Amino acid sequence: MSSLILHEYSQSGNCYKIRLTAALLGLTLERREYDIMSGATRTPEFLAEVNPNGRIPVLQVGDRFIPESNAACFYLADGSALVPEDRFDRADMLRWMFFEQYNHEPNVATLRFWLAFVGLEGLDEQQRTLLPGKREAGVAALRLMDKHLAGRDFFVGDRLGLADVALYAYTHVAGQGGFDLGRYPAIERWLELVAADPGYIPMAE
Ligand SMILES: N[C@@H](CCC(=O)N[C@@H](CS)C(=O)NCC(=O)O)C(=O)O
Repeated sequence: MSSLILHEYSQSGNCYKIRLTAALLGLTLERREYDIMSGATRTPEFLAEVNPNGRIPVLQVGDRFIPESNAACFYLADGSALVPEDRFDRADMLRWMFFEQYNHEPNVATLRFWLAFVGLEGLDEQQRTLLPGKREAGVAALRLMDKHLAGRDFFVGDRLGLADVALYAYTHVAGQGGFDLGRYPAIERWLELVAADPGYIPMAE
């Protein structure tokens, strides 16, 4: 495989997903840190050279770039045991990864960012207005996950896979966004199972 460089902000769950995928596969990533709080991903150089969308994570493979966390995870894991062989299960894995980006991350991760990184007092009027709806949508996503995990160990099939990695990243720190994980016993059990994998690395090393 070509050299792998992760352009990241290490506190970001989207970036952690890629580090966790690499760790589970025994791959080494070179890491380049950007301070998103001071706009380091919005500079003309970053936009021209790394990601015209102005965001991390970006996985650099040789001289090519893969923005979007789940696409980067898939690049690393394609052909490994983290991606199911069965065609239906592979589609089901993608279903949960799209769910993560559409229903989960914009609510669970955004509240964590707003409350733990920006701070309630730093939010603008529009963010304050959006906050209750995002909380409600985050709770709905967690409830759905909890229901799915009741009676099964992992999201797809019977082994740890990319759907688990994608959803683990922001779920295990959802408490920082004010979500009470104690209300979701199946999620709590699943979090423990993911963390028990021999290849597991925590978000902050
Ligand atoms: N859908 C993207 C989301 C990327 C994203 O929102 N990145 C945030 C940090 S988690 C960022 O770069 N924020 C800085 C900015 O927007 O200026 C992914 O999954 O990679």
